[in-house]
Amino acid sequence: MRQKIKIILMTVIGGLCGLLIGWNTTSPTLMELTIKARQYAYDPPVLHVNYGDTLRIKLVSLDVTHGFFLEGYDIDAKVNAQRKTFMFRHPSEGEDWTEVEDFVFVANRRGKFRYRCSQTCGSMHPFMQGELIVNPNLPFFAGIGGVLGLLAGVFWVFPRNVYEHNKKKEELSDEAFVQ
Ligand SMILES: [Cu+2]
Repeated sequence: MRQKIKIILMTVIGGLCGLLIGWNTTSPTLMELTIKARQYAYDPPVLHVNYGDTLRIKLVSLDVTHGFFLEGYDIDAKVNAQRKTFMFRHPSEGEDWTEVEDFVFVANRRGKFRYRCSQTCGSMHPFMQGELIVNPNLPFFAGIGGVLGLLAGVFWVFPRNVYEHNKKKEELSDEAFVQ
């Protein structure tokens, strides 16, 4: 019974260590994608990425001029209909736009960040928004941590059993010797 508890304990500790590592680990993945804007939605409406991913984003509009303001990342863009290039800026750096074919940023903040249209594009414009979700790499590292913890637990429990077993055998043979 105590052996089981030890193994479970080590598995849980390993899993928690994995969670801690996953929380702070960046993934070096490069994601390239095109975000299509139209009245009054974005495709994709929700973007799931891992903490540390690099994103290369192209923005296109299928109808009228739209914007793409990403909360928390100092990113704003505007795109005219049916164009290969669009205008990009960091709002904190002023009003100047740069014409680009795409923009690149690293998802270096965890959490949910709304993106919304920053160019008045029609009656439902205020409702035109999507969501960037930056997940820490938890499941992967928690899994690895759990497996390592399980192994540690098994080694913690069993070498001792072998040792105790050998000790008993020695004691028995000593007794035999005395007699
Ligand atoms: Cu719009």
